[in-house]
Amino acid sequence: MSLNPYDLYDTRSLLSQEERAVHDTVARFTDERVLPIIGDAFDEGRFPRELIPEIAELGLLGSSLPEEYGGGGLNSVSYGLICQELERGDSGIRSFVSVQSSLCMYPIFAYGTQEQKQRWLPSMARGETIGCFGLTEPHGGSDPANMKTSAKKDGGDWVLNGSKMWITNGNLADIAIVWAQTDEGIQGFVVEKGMPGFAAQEIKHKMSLRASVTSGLFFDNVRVPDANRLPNVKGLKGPLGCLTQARYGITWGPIGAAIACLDEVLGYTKERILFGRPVAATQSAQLKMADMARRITMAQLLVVQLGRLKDAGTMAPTQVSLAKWNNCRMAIDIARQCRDLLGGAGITTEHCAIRHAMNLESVITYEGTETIHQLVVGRELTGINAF
Ligand code: TGC
Ligand code: FAD
Repeated sequence: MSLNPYDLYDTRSLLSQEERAVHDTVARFTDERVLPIIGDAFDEGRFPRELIPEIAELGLLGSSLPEEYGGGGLNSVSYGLICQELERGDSGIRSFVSVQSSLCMYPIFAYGTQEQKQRWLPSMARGETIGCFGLTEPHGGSDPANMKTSAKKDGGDWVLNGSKMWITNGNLADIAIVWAQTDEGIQGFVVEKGMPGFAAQEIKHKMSLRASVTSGLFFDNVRVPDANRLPNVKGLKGPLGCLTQARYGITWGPIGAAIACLDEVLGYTKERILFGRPVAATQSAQLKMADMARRITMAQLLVVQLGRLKDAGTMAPTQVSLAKWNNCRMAIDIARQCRDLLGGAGITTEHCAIRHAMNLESVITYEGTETIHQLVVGRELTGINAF
């Protein structure tokens, strides 16, 4: 019996019928709609926003939220599979969906009022209102407790001052979930495009996530009504709770990128004849590819169990940290090694390995750098905070 090279331990057999259907649907979307355009979009430094209506139509925005708010009511494993298949296309497409679903719709759902949920969530699920999430500031994203952006109460409004950096979807967004320091601790505000004093500026010259919009956000005495404050959380646990949702999705996404790279080199090394035999017939190429399959397999088993824990309501943030660290490291190592196996051909975006490798430089950094996640695990083991 021959095994599936991209799923050597048949993790698909661990999925329910509904989860398999989600997997197949998103895989088809990536094959038919993302892969044909993504190399050019990356070259041009362009997020393919023409895909948004289809992404929404497929129910990929807020897929885990209840149907009454436009969500799909899907479980966490299904959300993970969505992230995996989108990132098999490109990390930028998965990023768009992660930010909209986990970092913008989730906080409105978890921390917002009934009015706020009804006002924003259904149109966000339809892809008509796009969100971004502003936590990171220019002086140091790893330490968000040291936040300088402030919100001061003034009558029935709040006045925001400060700036955010490296914000995915920033210039696309109609609303920004902005975390700001108040007299009562960190609070979240929904800042709307066009509010006087609010500006977004796209960050150019990126070598990574080129098919994604990344921006700085600036707040100069922006007056935000109290009705736009998310009232049901105060403190750093508000934004960190959102990060747990998004980081969970990112544990799945890089598996897709790694599979895309392995798929590419399995084909290429069989065709490439050097020293009278295919590169795939050499021991060193086989060792490399076997090692890739080993690491992908371990990552797949890790995320299925993580998803089951999440659906059971017992997943701990430290478990997400370990998987985010492991799976980003797995994928970036594989993408770089695949680039090497492609030789010179590996340096253009005609092949996907370098695009994924460059993208994964962001993925391993955002949502908590590799070091931050290692220190979270270290703290769990030792009980000592080494940040
Ligand atoms: P600490 O002060 O101890 O805790 C504060 C409160 O938060 C709670 N908490 C969490 N809650 C939910 N999920 C988590 N992961 C949580 N971690 C902590 C904690 O229980 C406490 O609650 P309470 O009730 O006692 O007040 O904070 P800490 O020491 O745990 O945090 C330190 C550290 C370094 C881990 C944290 O600051 C951190 O994670 N830094 C990294 C920041 C980061 O990841 N930024 C990402 C920005 S968003 C982004 O990158 C989007 S990219 C998206 C895309 O394009 O796909
Ligand atoms: P820093 O925090 O300055 O870290 C610099 C280095 O110091 C890193 O190597 C880090 O690991 C290391 N370091 C930090 N603390 C320690 C320590 N205690 N011990 C040892 N080493 C340490 N943010 C958002 O809020 N919203 C978004 O939508 C968003 N999208 C992004 C999109 C892209 C493409 C990128 C690249 C970033 C995005 N970010 C976003 C920001 C991202 O979360 C931050 O870049 C990340 O958290 C790291 O922060 P920093 O860049 O300021 O690096």
